[in-house]
Amino acid sequence: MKKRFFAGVLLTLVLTAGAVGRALAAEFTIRVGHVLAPTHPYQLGLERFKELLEKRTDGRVVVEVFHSSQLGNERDMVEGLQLGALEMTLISTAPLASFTSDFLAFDLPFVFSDVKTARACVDSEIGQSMLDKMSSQGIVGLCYFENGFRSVTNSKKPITKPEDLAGMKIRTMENPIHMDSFRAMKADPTPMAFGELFTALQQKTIDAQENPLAIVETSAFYEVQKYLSLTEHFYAPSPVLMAKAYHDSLPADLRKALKDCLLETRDYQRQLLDEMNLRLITDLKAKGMVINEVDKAPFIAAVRTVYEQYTGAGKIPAELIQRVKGFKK
Ligand code: EAX
Repeated sequence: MKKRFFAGVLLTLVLTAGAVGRALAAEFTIRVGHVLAPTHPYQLGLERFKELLEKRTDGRVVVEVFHSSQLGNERDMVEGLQLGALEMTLISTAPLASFTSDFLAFDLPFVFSDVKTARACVDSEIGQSMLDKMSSQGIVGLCYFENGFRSVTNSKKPITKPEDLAGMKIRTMENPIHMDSFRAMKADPTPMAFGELFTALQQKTIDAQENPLAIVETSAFYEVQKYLSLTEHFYAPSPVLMAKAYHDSLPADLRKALKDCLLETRDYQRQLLDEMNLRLITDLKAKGMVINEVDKAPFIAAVRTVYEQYTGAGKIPAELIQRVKGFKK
């Protein structure tokens, strides 16, 4: 027994020394936080980024990845970048509405019809110009990973038409367009940070939520939500954001390595989601979810007022909405 104890202590000391050694060798340590589970492609993508960047810089840069809201919710982490308390975060665009209206065009319901067009648009100069504007917030937008097309889950019944959402208490991200889209369908939206969502569903303080299938699985929402209706009503891009002061403090060669490794990881992260999406409906049915397709036309018609509501000065320029909605890859 004593031998095993001392072996454990020795192993702990060796591992700690190794981590300290690596940190001591590093000129820069990038802590990156996100709110999703350690099995989600947010995490798996960031682990690949860590591997690539540490190798590319011969350990001059060390990356530490923090999942499951360990460093706070998405708004906290954006504030952390602005305060210089955090170096990097990976979030959805929706909560950025609390900081800027620049990304709202991507948060519009049914603005993209397929994932290839969505990816091409966010990666185009349209998406890049939105990232560039983050510099006024003390943040560098580096590229877009992906969260994906969001569908509705709930604990009460299949959602087959917008009227089925009437009166349903649905959690949304902290985004006015998301909330008004569900109000247009007579639902009762509640904005909430992701970290509080599972408990709220479990305690039935809310009936429903909306997220891509990869989150329904990796955050085990199937344990507390019986119905999944494939509305795919929002596409959620996920900008990788870095504190501007930190980014500018990096030598030019490390800034280039950072960007190159992120762009390589972006494609890998999206590929992981594509692979997951091939099996998720089968897997979630096997976990007991009742899943239904929907005719999207009535949902698109029901939220058309949201476009009128958010087009114009001080909201989203009509020209930008037309460019995003009409984007051809
Ligand atoms: O960015 O809050 C959400 O529902 C998002 O999907 C999550 O924060 C990942």
